[in-house]
Amino acid sequence: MKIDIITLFPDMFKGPFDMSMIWKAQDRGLAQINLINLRDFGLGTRHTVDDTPYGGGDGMVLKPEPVVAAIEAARTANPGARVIALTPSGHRYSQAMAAELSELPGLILLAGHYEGFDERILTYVDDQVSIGDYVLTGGELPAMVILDSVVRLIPGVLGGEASAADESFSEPDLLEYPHYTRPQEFRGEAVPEVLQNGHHAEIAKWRRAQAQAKTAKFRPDLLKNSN
Ligand code: 6GU
Repeated sequence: MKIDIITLFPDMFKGPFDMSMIWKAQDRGLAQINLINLRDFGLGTRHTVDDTPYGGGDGMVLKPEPVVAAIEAARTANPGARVIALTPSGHRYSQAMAAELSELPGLILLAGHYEGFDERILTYVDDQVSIGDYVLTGGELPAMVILDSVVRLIPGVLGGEASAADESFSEPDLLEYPHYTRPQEFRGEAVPEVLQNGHHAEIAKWRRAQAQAKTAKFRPDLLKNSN
C-alpha cells in the first residue's frame, strides 16, 4: 500500500516512522510511506499556505490553491488512493474503518493545521475523519494514528496474523482479555490458576468472561451493542 501524508510538519513523522512495525512494513515492501511538504505548494516567494478568515475570527485558515495542488499531485502519483482530510469535524475513526482502509491500494492523508481548511478544499477529498472527541493542534498525530492502525493490518506486517484478530475491537464491542507472563507470582499477585493448567476450552471460556467483565467496567457503552 502506498501512503502519502500531506503536512506542513514532515519532521514530526521522523521518529515514529523509524519505529519497528512501520519500518519493517516498509522494509518488506508492504507499505511505502511518502511525506509531502505542503510548503512546497505554497504561493509566491514566501510559499504562503494560509490566510486570515473571511468574516473574522481567530487564527489562520489553509488556502485552497496550495492544498488542492498538493492533493492533485499526490493523486497523480498514487492512483486509486483514497484521500482523507484529518479534521475534528469528520466521521469518527474506528477499527472497522482501519480494516476497510487496509484493503485499499493507496491512501492520501491530509493533515490540517491552524484553524482548519478553507471549506472548498473538502470538495477535493473522499472523506473527512476525526480520531476522537477532543481537540488537537493539527492533523499530524491523527495521521500517525491512522497510519499505525492501518499498516499493522496489512497481511504480513504483524508476523503472527492471529494477534490482530484476537485483540480488543476485532471482536466487535468487546475489550481484550487480560494477559500474564512470568513470574508466576508478583508482589503477592499470582497468575490465575486456569492459565497455568492449559485446558484450552477452559482458558477460552475464562478469557471471554474476563473480556466481558472488563468491558462492563471500562466501556459499558460497548455492551449495549453486543450480543
Ligand atoms: Cl483529525 N484533527 C484535529 N485537529 N483534532 C482532532 C482530530 C483531528 N481528531 C480528534 N481531534
